[in-house]
Amino acid sequence: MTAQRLLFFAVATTATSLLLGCAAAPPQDATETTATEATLHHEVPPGELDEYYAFFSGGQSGEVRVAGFPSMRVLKRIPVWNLDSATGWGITNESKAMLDGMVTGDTHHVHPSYADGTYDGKWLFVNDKANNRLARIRIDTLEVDATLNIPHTQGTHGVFPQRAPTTEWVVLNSEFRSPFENEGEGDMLDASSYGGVHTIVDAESMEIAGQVTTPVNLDLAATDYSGRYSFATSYNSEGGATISEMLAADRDYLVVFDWQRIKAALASGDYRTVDGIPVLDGSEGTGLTAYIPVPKNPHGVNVSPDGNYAVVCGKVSPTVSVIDINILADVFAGTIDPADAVVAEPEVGLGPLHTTYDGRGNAYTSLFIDSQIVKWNIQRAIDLQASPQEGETPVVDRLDVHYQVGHTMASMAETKDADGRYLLSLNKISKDRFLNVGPLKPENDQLVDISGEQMVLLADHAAYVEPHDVTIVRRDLIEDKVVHRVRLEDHPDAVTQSSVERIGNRVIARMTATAPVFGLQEVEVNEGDEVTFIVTNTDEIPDLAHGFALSNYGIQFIVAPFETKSVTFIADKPGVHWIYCTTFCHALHLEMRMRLVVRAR
Ligand code: CUK
Ligand code: CUA
Ligand code: CA
Repeated sequence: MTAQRLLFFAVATTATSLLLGCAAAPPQDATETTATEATLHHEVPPGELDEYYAFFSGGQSGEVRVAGFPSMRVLKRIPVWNLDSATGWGITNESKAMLDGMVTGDTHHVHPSYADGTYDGKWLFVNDKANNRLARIRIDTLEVDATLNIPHTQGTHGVFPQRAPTTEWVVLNSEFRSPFENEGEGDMLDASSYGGVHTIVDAESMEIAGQVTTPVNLDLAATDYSGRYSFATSYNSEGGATISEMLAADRDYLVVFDWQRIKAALASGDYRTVDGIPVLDGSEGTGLTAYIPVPKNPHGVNVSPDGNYAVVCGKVSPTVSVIDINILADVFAGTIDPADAVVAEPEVGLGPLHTTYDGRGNAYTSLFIDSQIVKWNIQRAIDLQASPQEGETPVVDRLDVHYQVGHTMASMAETKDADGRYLLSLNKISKDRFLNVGPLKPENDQLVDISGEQMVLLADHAAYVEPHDVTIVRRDLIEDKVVHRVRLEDHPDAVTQSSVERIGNRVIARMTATAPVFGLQEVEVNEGDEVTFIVTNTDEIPDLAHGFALSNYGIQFIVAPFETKSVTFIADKPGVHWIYCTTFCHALHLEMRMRLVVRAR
């Protein structure tokens, strides 16, 4: 048993009456799984393209990674909340305007926008758990185009776009119960006044449409396929501030938000306004929410591709809870008890965290403690709940993964077009699966063929810490939407003629970059001047980028074809400083440089 496993056990067993150790179903005969032949392959031969795009959250890196799938070749790292000196993210004026001075972030969940329950190829949305922000990435450029601070929240974790009819709203959950107006007043150690927040963001304007407050914390998020509900798991229904307090109750909640009622309250002005944001009370009994009891400290909530079920993982319970979305209307109407929306609670194994789907009625749940993906049949689970049969289980197959799996995701599984071909197991720990690289080892994203009755492991892929989640999107939904170059006029300051302008002690150098020359050969300024360089890459050939590195000033960025980027700095280092192109653009690339001359005062 690993240290990690022991720790999880210690937490789970000391603070709970549930006896997890007895609850595990034994793995099936391992030879059964290995005997099955894979029908899919992960190799993509030279010259051929992948079938899917995979969008990974980058975790502590604060970025989003784009990979070809199933090859898992990383094609692009999209800087979001991080400093990226290659692209100049966090250095250029354009990116600084979106980063609010903070160049660290913790991205956990990245989800594309939708139309009619499948991806529409417009945007990706990604959270920053550390600094409570939401970013929007344009799919046509695969670059961030808008960010938003989410006030009144901490641990902004679960994020999910509306799935139908189109993504008008994006919801975010705040995992850490906190003071709503967190301004250092009152008895801050009294956690009873803290709460959770379900934030609704307008996807188009990237403004907050409203915030629904709850007494409990709100962790993972999902939306339904009809555009009526959003979901949040809550593991801290106790309102605790310590781990033992948060583990005190046997059950916590799946909180359901009714958008019909929320829209009606927003329209009728039935809310208070705080910092310009409509704030609605989502406590039990207000009618905006339903609190469905589920076993102890749930984690993931995932909606089946047919739109019928929300599956909640138990985390410290060996079960998952199946919630029938079609009877939620009766829960909100008050004709049935919230607990009756749970139609099955199959036992799947230890440490269930997240669930994904094959579109054929099967669910695949990740088991952190057991280090397994467990495949189980949803209808079978419901039938067995209604009439239990001795020795019968909805579990179809188990696959050992290496090791400690967090998220798992199947191809297109977050859409109505789930195709049941590939599954990815995002394992937190790789141990000895790769060459040793010191104390911080890579994670292991394992590719699994789920096209048959049994799961077959296809490949291990090392991943730099810590991609929590991934969405796997059919190539035809993305590829045609992505442009080869932007339009020159997309940037208001794009230049086709180079010039230097001086206004008092401000210097603005506007210049083109065309292989292998910058439009200016030298710029002379005085020490202490505020200098702005605006650089337009006027090479229109796709894939021909130029770089701008200013020696000794910590400034560099890449400008792709027809892009314009700018940087502003104080010329506080006198002397001659070479500016050079950083990307090998031409046979005379090394000669593509110019001087910044800073005269000492
Ligand atoms: S959480 Cu990371 S394993 Cu942030 Cu989606 Cu579950
Ligand atoms: Cu331009 Cu190298
Ligand atoms: Ca709890």
